[in-house]
Amino acid sequence: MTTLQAVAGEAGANLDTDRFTAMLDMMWRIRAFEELAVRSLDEKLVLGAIHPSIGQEACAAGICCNMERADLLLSTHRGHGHTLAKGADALAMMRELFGRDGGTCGGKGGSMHIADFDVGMLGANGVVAANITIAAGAAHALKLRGEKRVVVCIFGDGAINRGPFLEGLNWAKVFDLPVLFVCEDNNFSATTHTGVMTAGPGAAARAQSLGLPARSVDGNDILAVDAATRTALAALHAGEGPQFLHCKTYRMTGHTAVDPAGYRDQAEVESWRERDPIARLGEALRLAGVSAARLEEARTKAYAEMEEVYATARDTAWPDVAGAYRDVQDCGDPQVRAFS
Ligand SMILES: Cc1ncc(C[n+]2csc(CCOP(=O)(O)OP(=O)(O)O)c2C)c(N)n1
Repeated sequence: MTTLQAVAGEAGANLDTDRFTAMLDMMWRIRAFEELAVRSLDEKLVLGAIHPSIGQEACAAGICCNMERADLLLSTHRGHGHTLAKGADALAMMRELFGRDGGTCGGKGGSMHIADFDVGMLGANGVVAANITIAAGAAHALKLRGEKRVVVCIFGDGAINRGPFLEGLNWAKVFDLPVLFVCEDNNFSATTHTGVMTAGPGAAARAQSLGLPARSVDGNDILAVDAATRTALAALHAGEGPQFLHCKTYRMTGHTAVDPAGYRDQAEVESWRERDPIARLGEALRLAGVSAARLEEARTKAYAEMEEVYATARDTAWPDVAGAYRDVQDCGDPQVRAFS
C-alpha cells in the first residue's frame, strides 16, 4: 500500500462519489486560482501581498460547500479558497486582486479584503481575529431578526491568541448565536510556529471552556472536514448555539507568496506533502471507482478556467478615477483635502 492509499483511508464503497467529485473540482479550482494569483506577482499585476492557502483546500471546500448561498461567511487574509467555495465568481475575484473594474469590491479591496454580499461573503479581513467579533455581531443580527440563516467564521491558529477570540466566542455563547467558529490551524502565525506562543491545550479546549461544543479533525481529510461541518451546521439549525471546529492542516507555501519559508523543517514539509488534500481525495475517489479520466478532468478544467480568468482580468480596464471615493467609508472633506 502506498502512503497515499494509506492516508486516503477507508472511504471506499460508501463514498458519495458525485458529491465528492464536485468537491474535488472545487479544490482544483482553488489551487489553480491561487497558483495563478502567485504568478501574477511576477507580472506585477498584484502589487500588494498574496497569502496562498495552497495545501489547505480541504478546509475551504469541506466547510464552505456545505453552506447555503444565503448563509454568511467571514474569512481572513488567506481567504481566496473560502470565497471561491462559497460561490463567488472567480473572474470578479481575480479582477479584484488586480485592482480592475468589475472586481468584487470595485478593485479597492484587493486580495485581503474580498467581500461579495451576493453570495453571503461578508468579507476577508487583514486584521487577525477581527472577523470573530464581526461574525458574532452578524449572528446576533440574524437571531434578532428571527432568520434561519447561519454564520461561519474562519480564522487561523494565530487568531486564538488575540482578544477578539475570547470576546466573540463569549458573546456568541451568552446569546446562543447561530455561528460556527472554525480555526484553520496551519501550524504557523506568519513565520512563527504557533505552538510556541500558545498556552494550554489549544483552540478546541479554549472553546470548550466557554461551553461551545468543539470538534477537532484532520483538516487535510475532506471527508472528515465535511462530516464535522455538517454535524456543526445541523446543531446551529437546531438552535443549539455556537459551535467550534478545529481543522489541523498545513500551509505548503510561505506566509506570503514571496516568503521562502526557510524557517520550516523540511522533514515536516515533506510529511505534509504526502498528505496533500487534493491527492488524498483523488485517491479515495479512485478507490471508490471514479475513472482516471474524470479525476484528470477535474485538474485540467480548473487550470483552463483559471488561465482564462487570469487573461481576462489582466485585459480588463482600470476603474474610473471619478469613482475613487465611491463605496468607501466617508472620511469627509477635510481628510480628502489632507491627502490631495
Ligand atoms: C492584529 C494583527 N496583528 C498582526 C498582524 C500581522 N499578521 C498578518 S497575518 C499574521 C499571522 C496570522 O496567523 P494565523 O492567524 O494563524 O493565520 P495564517 O496566516 O496562518 O492563515 C500576522 C501576525 C495583523 N494582520 N493583524
